Amino acid sequence: VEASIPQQLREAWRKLAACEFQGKEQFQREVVRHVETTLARSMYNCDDAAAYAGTALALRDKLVIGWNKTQQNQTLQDQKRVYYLSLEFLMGRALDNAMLNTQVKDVARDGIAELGFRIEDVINQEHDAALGNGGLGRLAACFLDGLATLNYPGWGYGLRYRYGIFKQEIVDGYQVEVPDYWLDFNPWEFPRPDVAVDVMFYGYVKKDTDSDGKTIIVWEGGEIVQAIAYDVPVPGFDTSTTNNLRLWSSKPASGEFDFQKFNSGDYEGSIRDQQRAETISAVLYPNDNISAGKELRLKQQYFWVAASLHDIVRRFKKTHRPWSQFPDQVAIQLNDTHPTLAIVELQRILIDVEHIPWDQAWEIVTATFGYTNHTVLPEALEKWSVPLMQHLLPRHLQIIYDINLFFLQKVERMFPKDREMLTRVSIIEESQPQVLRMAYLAIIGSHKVNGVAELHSDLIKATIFKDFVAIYGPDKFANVTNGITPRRWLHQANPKLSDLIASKLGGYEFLKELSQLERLRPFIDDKEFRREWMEIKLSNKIRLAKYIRDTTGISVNPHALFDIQVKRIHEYKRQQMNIFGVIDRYLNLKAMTSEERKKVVPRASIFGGKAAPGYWMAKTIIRLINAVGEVVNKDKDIGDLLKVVFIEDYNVSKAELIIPASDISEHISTAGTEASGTSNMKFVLNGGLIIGTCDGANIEITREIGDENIFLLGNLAEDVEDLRHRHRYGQVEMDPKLRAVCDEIEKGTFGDPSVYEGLISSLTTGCDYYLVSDDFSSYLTTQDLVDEAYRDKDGWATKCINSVASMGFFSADRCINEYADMIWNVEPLVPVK
Ligand code: GL9
Repeated sequence: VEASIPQQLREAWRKLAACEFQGKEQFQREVVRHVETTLARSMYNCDDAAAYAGTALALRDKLVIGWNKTQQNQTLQDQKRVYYLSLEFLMGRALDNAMLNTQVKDVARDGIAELGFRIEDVINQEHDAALGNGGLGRLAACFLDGLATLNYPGWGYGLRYRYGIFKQEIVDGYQVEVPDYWLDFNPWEFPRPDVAVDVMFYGYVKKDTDSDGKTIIVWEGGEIVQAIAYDVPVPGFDTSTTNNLRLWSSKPASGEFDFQKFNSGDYEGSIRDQQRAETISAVLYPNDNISAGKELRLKQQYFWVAASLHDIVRRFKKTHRPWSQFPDQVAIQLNDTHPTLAIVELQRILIDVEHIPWDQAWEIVTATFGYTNHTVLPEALEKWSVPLMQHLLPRHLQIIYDINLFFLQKVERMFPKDREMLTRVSIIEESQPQVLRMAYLAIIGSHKVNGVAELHSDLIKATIFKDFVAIYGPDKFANVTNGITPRRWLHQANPKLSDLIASKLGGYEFLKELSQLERLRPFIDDKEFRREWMEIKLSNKIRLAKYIRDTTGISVNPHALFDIQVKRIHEYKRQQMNIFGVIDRYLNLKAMTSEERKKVVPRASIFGGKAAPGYWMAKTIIRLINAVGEVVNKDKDIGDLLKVVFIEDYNVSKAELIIPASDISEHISTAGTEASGTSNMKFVLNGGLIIGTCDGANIEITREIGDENIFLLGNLAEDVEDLRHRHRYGQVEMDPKLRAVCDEIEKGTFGDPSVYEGLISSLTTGCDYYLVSDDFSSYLTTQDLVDEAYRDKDGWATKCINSVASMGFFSADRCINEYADMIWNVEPLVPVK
């Protein structure tokens, strides 16, 4: 029921409308009011945590006002909206971002200082919102920032996991997973108990007749779980537009919670039912680039998709437009195949509930959806077992069969002689048991499919989706190279560099129009500017060195070359190649005379990243990194010349600390495996150089910044198949330096060698699937070039500044505009005052 204030009383409401705080004093008043009333504390017991809470609540009030106005305006304007469906939104912290985007950070810094706190300490109290694994989830978060900043009416839809990605602890060199209790205090979400959707699972399908005697299909008798909306405001930068991220939380549907049991004394039984419902949104699956294939994961996917579509359809129906206009009002982007069931769910709503004929319905569906592919790794491509789908979503399986049937009929007409084509492109794979290829369903149900970097978009057309290019033509397949938000990844993470750039460019416009960084070029020979630039880098390195010392006890010299690889630990990302290179460096240092050592560029090798809890090889790599650190860092002989650090629990807020401190960062995936990578962009934007393979967005970064400013290494994607073939037939000799590294590990230099047996044998009997031995010597020579270049301090600074000047292309804003034009067909709104 819509409850709104009668017309004649609205004037009174308008007069009383809440206002945003203006200036320092009003800000302080709000903070103190929240500390004293909302938190019921006082100046006698206000610690950093309470100061954070008070500041966050003051900022939240400010956001809510813009948020309400934006939502009213979007409803009023009644234009096409975009919905970004993602199982992951890796938002990180909200306070600093809210202050910067609404441009009140200076006011807040001064105001909070006068109340006795340092803004940095206050900011550091916040727990990351870690509802994602890595790049895919962080991309979704950067997109929300871009959408709001560009004033697009765009919502995110996701799941409100009670536990986000686990917290990583390192115990005796091994990763240990600890639950992440992030919801203990979260002022950034608004529960919407009035926005509730019943979602059904299981049950059966039967034919029935409606009042006109027509046959209809009903799905009924299943278990019902309720989805409750939690809304998170997403403020744009330098605009009043504040968009919405809607996260669903599960609970038992009213009536499902068995009060009968409760009353009859079976308290535990009733709690079990409740917990079963709540389990759906309890935990984020901690896999990166691996499909879990568990029933609960499929339940999560349908729960989220069904609730979101119900919400979107309800909003559309309020406009009383004919269904044929649905795609003119709604664009839905599928972030990977995780939300593919949305295609089936919309078709089900249209045919079973709205009784629209199949063909008409299908036209609406395909005009609505776009699908983004984020990986070609076979183990990441989702395939759901048909018996599982039959059990959990029987009506959806029937609809998938029909979608497949009509699709295969079309293919058969197009390629009458090619019987194998039908087996190849069928949504159903004839395995034991049969499985559903979700990527194929996503392609068939969307009007546009895109990859996330040029090489990746070319690869999907040439390999995993080749047949679909033949069927639909090449225009259905596009590329939208990923981007990052310069607000968080430059202005927030590296305020000093942002300020220096602003001082030269005459303001902060570049944060909204990143290509303006080009205008830094005339300053490249300005001595004072270069000095300030490098001083900022040094201060960021000192900041990180201090953090490392405080958390690990290891002291790294801030003047050493900081060599950083932070990302999920995965064999394809090849942290093993990096640590093998570190061992090689250590062996070389040990063999040097003290005279020779004097010429060495000191280096700090810094690692960070989580391994999926069940990914044994990735965990072994973490163990090896820590073991090498144990040996090297204690070696008095080596001193500052080499340090090896593993930073525990890498997450968004640590990335903000680590990335600005980098001299060189590593993006060394086996060519053709990393779809894009996005941290590569973040590092370069912060004035760090990169060493990397010809993979993902590294290629386009090279094109933008010039190959004199990047250290490329290794084999090309086109050679990978052949190299793998040669390994399988035992035709590859291991690189002698890699052999020496393996010997050292096997000798026990880094502890019990049996720990690393699997890692070593993956290179030998395991056929070296990720081609470490093929790229190792190129990697080492390129690292020598890095040392060489770093010796020339001036040359290095030139490379860094020139690179930053060329990074405009990698703004998430450019990326969002491409999606808006090419895929969504949505326009920005004029923001409200
Ligand atoms: C990923 C790719 O592996 C990255 O190369 C890419 O930059 C991002 C964003 O497009 O997507 N695909 C993928 O499954 N993950 C990625 O990071 N992993 C997760 O974060 C789950």
